[in-house]
Amino acid sequence: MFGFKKKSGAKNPAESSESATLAERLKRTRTGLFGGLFSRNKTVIDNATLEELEDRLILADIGMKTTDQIIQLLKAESKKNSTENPLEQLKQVLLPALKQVEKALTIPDIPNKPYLILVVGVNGVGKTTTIGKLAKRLQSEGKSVMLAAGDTFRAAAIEQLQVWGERNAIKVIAQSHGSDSGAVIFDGLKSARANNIDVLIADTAGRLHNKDNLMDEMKKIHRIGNKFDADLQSEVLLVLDAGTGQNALIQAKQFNEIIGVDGIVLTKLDGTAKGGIVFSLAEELNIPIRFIGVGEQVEDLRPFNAAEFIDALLVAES
Ligand SMILES: Nc1nc2c(ncn2[C@@H]2O[C@H](COP(=O)(O)OP(=O)(O)OP(=O)(O)O)[C@@H](O)[C@H]2O)c(=O)[nH]1
Ligand SMILES: [Mg+2]
Repeated sequence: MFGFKKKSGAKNPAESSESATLAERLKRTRTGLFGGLFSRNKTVIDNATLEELEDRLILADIGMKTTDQIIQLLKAESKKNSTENPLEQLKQVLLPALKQVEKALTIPDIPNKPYLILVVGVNGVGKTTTIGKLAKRLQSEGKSVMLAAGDTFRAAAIEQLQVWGERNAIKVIAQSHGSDSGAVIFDGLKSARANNIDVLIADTAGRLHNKDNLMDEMKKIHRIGNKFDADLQSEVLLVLDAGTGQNALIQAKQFNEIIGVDGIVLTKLDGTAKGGIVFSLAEELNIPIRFIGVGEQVEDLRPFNAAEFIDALLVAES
């Protein structure tokens, strides 16, 4: 187990092994979208197939707008009288949309450390888990990392981060439950600067009394970085649960309007048939997708690679 609270366990040992391919993890999304629809020996995409695909895209919560675009592009592609098989044609259509959001998170080499990664998102999407995975990843890339327990709303959230930090020898800056979240992050920035730490990753609350409270809190927190240092470089990283489908898109729009989102982490792609939301996010928002979460282990946070993702979705079922 990863070591954070255990709301849901890994389904079985085989599924959580390091060797699990992306295609295995995306099986539910793949089957829902394309299962049984295309075969390698088909040479044209006929109308019946297009209609079935359209239904499935809508059912998978991809949204009308993106579905229409995919279908229109596919019609155009199939009219080109190409000799390519349908899976290849589909790839030609799907890849460009995702390619535009394939932009890795890079930590710039800056004199005014730390680089702040502010992790935001509504309750339960996987923020704290993602922070743990990301901290490990950055460490393995040679960066020094510190965490700030900015979710002061939920007592267990502070403890969750502290326990994880202790276990992994990563310093966690925390105050007591109910204290000001901005103050915790400010403290974290101070401590990280004093210790010449490369990256400070800050957790934030996902559960407040209501959405307006949450957004007000986000605005406040977002100003903290500037208050600390007007030249502070930072990334607002929004975590979204792929399983929530179009709700994830709505959340992304809201957070983006309120504080501006630099990158997205799309989690829980392993347990959902709604992974197609990635196409909606790409089409409608064009915000970089930094990572995808395909399980609960550290190695299950993977940089988003558009070609790999499409290939995993289009693996022909035997
Ligand atoms: N299967 C799977 N589970 C995940 C993934 N990412 C997170 N989880 C699980 O989702 C649950 C919630 O994760 P948290 O990290 O606590 O979510 P959070 O956003 O911090 O939640 P709050 O602090 O309550 O707002 C945990 O059980 C995680 O193990 C993923 O990519 N795949
Ligand atoms: Mg949390």
